Amino acid sequence: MKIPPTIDINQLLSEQLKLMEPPITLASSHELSSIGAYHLKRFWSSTFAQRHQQTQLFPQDVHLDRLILDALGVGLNQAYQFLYTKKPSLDEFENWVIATSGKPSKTRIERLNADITGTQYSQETHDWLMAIEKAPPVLSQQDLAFWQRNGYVIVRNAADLNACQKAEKVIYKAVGAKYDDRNSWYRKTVPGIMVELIQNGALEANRRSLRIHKAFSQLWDTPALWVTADRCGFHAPQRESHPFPGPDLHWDVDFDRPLDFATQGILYLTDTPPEQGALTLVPGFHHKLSQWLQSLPTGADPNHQDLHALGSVPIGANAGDMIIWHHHLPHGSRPNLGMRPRIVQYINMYPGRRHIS
Ligand SMILES: O=C(O)CCC(=O)C(=O)O
Repeated sequence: MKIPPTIDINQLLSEQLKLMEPPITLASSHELSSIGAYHLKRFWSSTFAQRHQQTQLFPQDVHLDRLILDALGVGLNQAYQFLYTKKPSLDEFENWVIATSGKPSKTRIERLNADITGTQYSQETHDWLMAIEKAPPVLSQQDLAFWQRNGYVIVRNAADLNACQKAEKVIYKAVGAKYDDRNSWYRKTVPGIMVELIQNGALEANRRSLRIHKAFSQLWDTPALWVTADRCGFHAPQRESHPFPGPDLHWDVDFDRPLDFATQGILYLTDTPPEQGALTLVPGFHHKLSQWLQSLPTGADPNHQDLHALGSVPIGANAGDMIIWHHHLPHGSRPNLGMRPRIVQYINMYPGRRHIS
């Protein structure tokens, strides 16, 4: 009997797509888009090229993809969703970016381009960074020693309480919930504890908090940092109909690449005692990760181990406090066994490059 060859549907579809649409020319990171930014054209073209599997994924682009979107104030998921569903031209993509998060200032574009090309910052940017460098420390010597030991630190009063309350209200509204109506806390249409809300004045005010910037600059040893265009969280108390959806302990680390230093951060917009779904992490694990990975059986997925057994601890803190952690710590939320929703904003910072020139 003649056995028919196995058909790989995905490969077939991708071949069809290639026939139907002209091949995408991959732009270089140093090609300018019409708003004057480097790498945007590359990001736009590489997204399509990768989708049609004309090329491999570009691991070397991960940093710049994130940088360009953070600099322009749009989230990665937002951008992919628009690109995949609308298949826009570069001009349409740029118009969407501006309509979504506003026109970036000239100073911002200049700073972005300087980071991408490794050239000097404008005087204005240089002065601004120097002012942050010279600002009094936010993290004390004890905080820094705690950070070294435990891989996380609580930045007290990181954001202004008024700004936190404004952000809290915006998040309630976004998920269709009312403060005193318990049933309304479960109206959120998108499952999970994340809220895809990024562009908002109150959230932006927190992203621009000088205390937050200074704290990150002490951990990264440079003020030349970009803030992430990240989302928020609304984590209602657990109910039988609404069990904890995660994320439970995990890493957001690509273990196929060499281990490097990076931070992650969460700002509590309301008081968050440990039982109220607080951020949970394994203190000190940044010192152990490398050896622990080597001890795993070949092929074992680090994220699919009993990570709580490594010593997880919930970190409670007050409204306006921020927790920054080393990305080598297993981390996640936990079931909310408290009386109120846990409401947070995710904020992280990282350098476009390491040193100010
Ligand atoms: O919301 C939390 O407590 C955990 C957040 C998290 O897992 C992440 O940022 O990767």
